Amino acid sequence: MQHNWKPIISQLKSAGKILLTTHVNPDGDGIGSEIAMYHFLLKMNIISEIINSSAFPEEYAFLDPEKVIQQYIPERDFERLKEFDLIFIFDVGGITRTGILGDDLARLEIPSICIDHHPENHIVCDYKVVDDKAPSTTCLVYELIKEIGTEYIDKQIAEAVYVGLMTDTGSFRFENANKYAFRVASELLEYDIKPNDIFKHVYESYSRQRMALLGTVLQTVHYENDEKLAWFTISRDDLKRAGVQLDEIGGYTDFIRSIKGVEVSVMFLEIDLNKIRVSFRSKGKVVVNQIARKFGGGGHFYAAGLTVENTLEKVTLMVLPEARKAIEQIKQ
Ligand SMILES: [Mn+2]
Repeated sequence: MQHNWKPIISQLKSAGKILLTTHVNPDGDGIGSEIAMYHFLLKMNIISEIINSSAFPEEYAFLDPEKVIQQYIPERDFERLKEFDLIFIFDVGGITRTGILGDDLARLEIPSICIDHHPENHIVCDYKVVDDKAPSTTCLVYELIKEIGTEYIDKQIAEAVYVGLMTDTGSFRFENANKYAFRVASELLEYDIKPNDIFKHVYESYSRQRMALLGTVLQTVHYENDEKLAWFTISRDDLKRAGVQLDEIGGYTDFIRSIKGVEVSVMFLEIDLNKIRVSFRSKGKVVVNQIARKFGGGGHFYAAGLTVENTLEKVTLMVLPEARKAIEQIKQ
C-alpha cells in the first residue's frame, strides 16, 4: 500500500510540540496508534503528548508502562492545549467521535492530521491519510514510521502496532485479516514481540464481574428474524449491580454475534443518564455502518455504532426497525 506521507513527514519534523489523540472509548487500534507514534517521535527527539477524551481501558496498560496516556480534563487542560502546534487524530472517521477534547480543539485552529481506515471518513483536517483497505490504523502508522526509517522501530513500537492489528481484525479472523495484515504481522515478529502474551493481556485478563455480567446478558438476549438478529440492553443500573465499569463492556457484541445463525448483534448500552451507545456487529451479510449512519453514527461495514440521547427503551424502538429491515433484505 502506498500513501503520500511526505506532507506529514515535513509537518512533524518542523513541529514544536505534537498532540496525539484518538476516539472516545479508545480501543486497541486507537491506543496502539498513539503509543507507536509517541515512542517513534521520542526517538526522533520530537516532543509529543497523548491526551484522550475517555479513560484508558485497563487491558492496554501493558502498552504504556510509563503511563504517558492522559485523560482530558477541560478545566485543567484547556489552556495547555495552546502549547501544541500540530495534532494527530488516529482511527477517527467523524469529529463527534473525538469527544470533549475534539470540541475544545476545534476552537483553537491548530493544524491537524488524520490517519484512519474508516470508510467514508468525513472528518475535517488539514491533511488526511485514510485507507479503508488498511486492516488497522496502526498499519498506516507503521507505514509512516517505515517511510522515515525502519531503524526507529523497536519492540515497544512493534507491540503497539500489533495490538491495533490484532484487535481490529478480531485476532486475524475478520474479513479484513487480509494478506497485508499477515504481512505486517510477520514483519512485526522480527522485533521479538510475543503474540501469545499480547493476546493474554488483551483478551484473557477479564474481571470475574465482567464475565458474570456477560452471563446475565446471554440470558436476556432477544432473538428476532429467525434468530438472525440478536440484541440486548445494558443499563447503568445493570452495570452498578454487577460492579462492572463501562470500559469493561468491549467485546460483548462480538461475542453475541458468534452465536450460530446470528447475522447481526446489537448492544444498547446506557453510557450516561439517557445517553445510549448502540454497537452493531455483522457476520458479513448485512452492512451495519449504513444502519448506524441513519442515526448519525458510522464505522466499518461489519462493526459500527452510534450514540444517541434518549431512554434505553426509546432508542431500541427507534433503531431496531432499521436493523430488522436490513436483515429482511439479506439475499437468500
Ligand atoms: Mn481501527
